[in-house]
Amino acid sequence: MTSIYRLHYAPDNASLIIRLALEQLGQPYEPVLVDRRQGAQRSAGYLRLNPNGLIPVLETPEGPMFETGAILLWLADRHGEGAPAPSDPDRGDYLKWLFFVSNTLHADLRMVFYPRLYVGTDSTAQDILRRNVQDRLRTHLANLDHVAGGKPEWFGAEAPTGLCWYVACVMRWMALYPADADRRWFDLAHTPNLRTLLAGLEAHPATRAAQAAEGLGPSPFTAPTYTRPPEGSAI
Ligand SMILES: N[C@@H](CCC(=O)N[C@@H](CS)C(=O)NCC(=O)O)C(=O)O
Repeated sequence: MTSIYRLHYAPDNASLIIRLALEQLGQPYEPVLVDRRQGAQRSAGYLRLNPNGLIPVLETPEGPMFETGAILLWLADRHGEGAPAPSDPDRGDYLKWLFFVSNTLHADLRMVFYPRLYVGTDSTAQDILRRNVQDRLRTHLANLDHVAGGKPEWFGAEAPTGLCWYVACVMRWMALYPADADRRWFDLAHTPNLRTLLAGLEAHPATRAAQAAEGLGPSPFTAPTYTRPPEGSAI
């Protein structure tokens, strides 16, 4: 099948969420490496696709899409799978949590990954920021765990939605990054319902495809290890 999509990706970056969603949908796509070692996300060519210089971008027949949450929703609506349909009574609940993960949880996590962008180079200020944000992230995860415990159809591994893949990936990154920071604040055992979700997603064929493509290791969500990708680098 000819691919109508081009996924601009770097291994174990937010593009992984879109790769997992595309794999689940069975939509062919051409992966295009963004070489982070060269800062390729800030190249003139990439900025024409996403002026914000962030990964991922999904090129579509209607033009380039960016922002992970927007891409997930766009793909689900276009292909009729991966989110409750607009007429589904669950649609509102799904959107609330998808947007929460995208514009609050993921945005907070970026402060842990890139504290310099928020408080400059002072290491004490960075430590304080990280600690405060980690407290917030713990609360976010507890709230999501509570939602998962109610077992809504749109938050389970039987028919994963974009939100499921999103949560699995952000939790993977919490366990791994930044490599040089204290990451003991994160413990999957504190969120048993999310742990069940992640274990279920690990058995999904989409995960196996992503594991092979990005060198994610044997248990990428419940016992993640650093990626050993065939090309490119995570940071
Ligand atoms: N809000 C964006 C965030 C994406 C994001 O944080 N991408 C990271 C990689 S996981 C990135 O591009 N980092 C490179 C940089 O900031 O220069 C989205 O949801 O797509």
